Amino acid sequence: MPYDRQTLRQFLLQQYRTHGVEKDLVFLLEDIATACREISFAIRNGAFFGQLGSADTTNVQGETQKELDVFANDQFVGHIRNCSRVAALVSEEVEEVIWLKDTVAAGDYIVYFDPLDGSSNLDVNLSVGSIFSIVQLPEAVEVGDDKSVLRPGTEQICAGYSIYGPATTLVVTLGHGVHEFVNHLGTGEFRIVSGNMRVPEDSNEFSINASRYGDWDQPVRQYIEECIAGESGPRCKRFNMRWSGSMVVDIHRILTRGGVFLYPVDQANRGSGGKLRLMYEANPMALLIEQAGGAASTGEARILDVVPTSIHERAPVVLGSRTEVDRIEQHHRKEH
Ligand code: AHM
Ligand code: MG
Repeated sequence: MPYDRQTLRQFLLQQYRTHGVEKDLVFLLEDIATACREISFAIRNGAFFGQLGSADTTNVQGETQKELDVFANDQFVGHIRNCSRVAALVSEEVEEVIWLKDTVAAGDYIVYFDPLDGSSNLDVNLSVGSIFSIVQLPEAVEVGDDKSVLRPGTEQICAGYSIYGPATTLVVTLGHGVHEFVNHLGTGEFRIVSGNMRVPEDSNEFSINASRYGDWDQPVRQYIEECIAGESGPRCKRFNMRWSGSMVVDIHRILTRGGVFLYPVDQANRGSGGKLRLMYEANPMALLIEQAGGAASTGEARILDVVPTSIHERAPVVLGSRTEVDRIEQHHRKEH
């Protein structure tokens, strides 16, 4: 019965009692969950309001924004503002840091988010999602000092994503495991469906945009070629391939049944350092995957240790089952 399942609020208050999670963080997560419910509702009805098309603007990455990208960003900003402890926001859709406080104290939060990930899937009715990451400042910083938001992923105290698919889900970590909630139609509550998700150590599924094969570096090429060689190849087993075009969906599948997700740096994207953004795509997913017992690497180093130098910085991403990530790292080491 859905009503027997813990609600998000009950879960968060349990985290407060057992792990000392701050009450302001509990409220902040509830506000983020509200933004996700509103975005989910808007997407389901988007076709009636012509919201699935382009908004005729471009974001900081030079990509055309969909109306729903802009709407989702506004929902995130509007709800997060409610928390008086949030010093600043970094959004994929906004070029500059958004400062919310007049003075920033040690212990205040910075929230990083991609309000609508995978939005090229919107017009074809495939799943999309939102990704967020929360860092707690160890020291006071000057308002407007944009360099002070450049924090490595190891400083995250919380990360999560929501998927707007057949069900609307919310997956979060507060540093004590990874937990999945489903939005219950009717009561509107997010209710827990999986506590302490674990990424299986071994798997036989990989996820990569194979249309970029010609641009890949040798270590990535070697890894994928070994996978598709099947039983007669060095892996002695068949691999399956999945690529959804929405990182949230691919990572959710890996959290559920294992596998590895790659968006490597390659000949075509080397100038920009990869495709996915470090602080609001790679870092939150890396924390979730590590918290679930998997591994998260650039191919050469742990993602969470990368120190950002600009707010929309990109990073190569290899995430998933530990055995597969280790193997890809080994291939990179052999190259040097
Ligand atoms: P977005 O934030 O602009 O939607 O871009 C990120 C998305 C990821 O969700 C997905 O894994 C990747 O871009 C897909 O890239 P590609 O178009 O190369 O398949
Ligand atoms: Mg994105």
